[in-house]
Formats: sequence, C-alpha cells, structure tokens
Amino acid sequence: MRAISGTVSYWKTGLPVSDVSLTLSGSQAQTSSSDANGSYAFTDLAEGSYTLTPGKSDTDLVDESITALDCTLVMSHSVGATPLQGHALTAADVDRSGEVNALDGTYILRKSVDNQSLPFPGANAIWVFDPPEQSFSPLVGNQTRHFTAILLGDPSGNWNANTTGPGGAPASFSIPALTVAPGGQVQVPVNLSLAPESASTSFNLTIIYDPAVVSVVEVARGEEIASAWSLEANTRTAGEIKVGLSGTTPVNQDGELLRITFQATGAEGTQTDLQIISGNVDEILISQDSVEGGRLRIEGPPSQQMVYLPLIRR
Ligand SMILES: [Ca+2]
Ligand SMILES: [Ca+2]
Repeated sequence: MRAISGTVSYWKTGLPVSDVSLTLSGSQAQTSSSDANGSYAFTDLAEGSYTLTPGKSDTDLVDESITALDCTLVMSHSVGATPLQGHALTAADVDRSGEVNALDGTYILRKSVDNQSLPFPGANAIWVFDPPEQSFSPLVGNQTRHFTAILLGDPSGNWNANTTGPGGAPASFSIPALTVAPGGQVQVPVNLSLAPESASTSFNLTIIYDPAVVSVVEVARGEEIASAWSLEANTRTAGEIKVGLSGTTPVNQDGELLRITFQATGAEGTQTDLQIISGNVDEILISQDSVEGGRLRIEGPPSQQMVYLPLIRR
C-alpha cells in the first residue's frame, strides 16, 4: 500500500487553499487537486519513485488581496525601513527577479487598480509553493506532505481573510457638491478625515460618476497630505475611477487626498453623483457609513471657448 496525502494552506493565515493542482510524475503519472479543506490524496500507487509538484493559476479571491498596502510593504522593504522576511519576502518579489525593489511595488500598485494583469511580468506564475516540489525515491508506505501556498503580490498575507470585514476602516471620505459650466472643467477634491491618532500608508478607492454628464481629465494626489505618495489610477472604464495610493511615510492628518479634474460633457441642468462605492484603508474595508458622496451639476454660462494662439519660437 503506497499513498501520498497532505494539505495546502496559506502562508500567513494557515487558511486552506483549494483548487491547487497536484501533479505526480515518475513511475506513474497522476493529477489531483486540493479540496475545500486544502486536502489532497493519491492512493494505490505503484512501486517506484515519484515527484509531486503543486500549482495554481486561477485568480479567485486575489482582487481583495493584492492592494496598495502590499505596495507600501514592498517600498518600505526596498528603502530598508521595514525589511520583509520569509514567505512575505517571496510574495513581494512579484516578477521573481530574485530581488525586491521599487519595480515590484509599481507592479503591485498597478494590479490593485486593474492596470496590471496576472501573472506579473517575468513571474510565469500567480502562485508559488514552499516547497516547490516533493520527491519520493522510492515511495515507501503512506506519506504525508504539506505545502505552503504564496500568492505573489500579497506580502501582507490577507488573501481570503475575513479580517477585512466592512466598517472597520479608521477613516472617512467626503466629496463636495460643486457646479461646472457647460463645456468647462472643474477640480473636485476627495477629502480624508482620519480617526484620532490613526495613521495610514495606503488607500484603494473606487469612485463612480455618470459618464453622460462628465468625463475624467486627470486624477492627481492631494498636495497637502499625499504629495510624496505613489498614485495609480485606472480611468479606462467610463463612469468609474479606480485609485491606488501608497506611501512609506504615513498620512496622519486630515486633508485633500485626491484631486480629480472633470470635464463637463452633458447639457446644462444635468448632474451626476460622485460616489465612493468601495475601497480600503490599509486593507480594512471602507464602510458606506464613512463616505459622503459629492455631486457635479452643470449650470451657468458656457465657459469661454479656448483660443489657441500659434506658438512663436524666438
Ligand atoms: Ca523583483
Ligand atoms: Ca495583501
């Protein structure tokens, strides 16, 4: 009787990782996958030598896991402020270059707003495993082998963790109600108000608007509190702005976090809500109780036509 069984669990939390493919090669080729408990088993194996290799290429549950906070952790490591170790370090080297540096952080921040697809450039894998394989030469009796799964881009380790339940984020956000002339542009602040004595190093926000009324010209950092931070914005989908903000120096005061420039495209009298529909602060989800949406109304005289003068070189 020869058999191999074990479990696959997540590095930080110990949570079971399902749908991991386990490929057995050698004297007999077989494949299996881990179940909802992270368990797998091969039974009634023929005499001989084997190698068992785990793999996982789906992107289930990764969207809430690879965030601006992970970027901050990578950046803090790369400047020597807070070194990462062990599996966190493995998760941080998203392009598997053998070195954790600012490029890994840039890829993570892009992924956090869907400006980067998986696998990360150069990685050839979405998930990696410790150990990467197990050998049995020869296979004797019933063997138990466990694997640790690591999602590249998640050095915080919050994959599938329910610690990010709604309502906990120590911050609130507000957007004012403003008007803009037909055809004109307007800068709209997204204001941050932190809970007392809290400090934050990352934000992800998704803001929606009516694309029949306005379009987005630019998404910029607030000058006061976020000027030294990294910003990544995804405005490709009309009606939706996804923003990731990451900084190695924490924000610990209230102020303007973002400044979004909108162009009025709708007719006079039309208006749109500007609504923060989801987001997180350091991977703690923002509750709808802590966001105050804004509004843009198109009214007033049309803004003056821009006059373009020829550029005269001297
Ligand atoms: Ca790297
Ligand atoms: Ca994470």
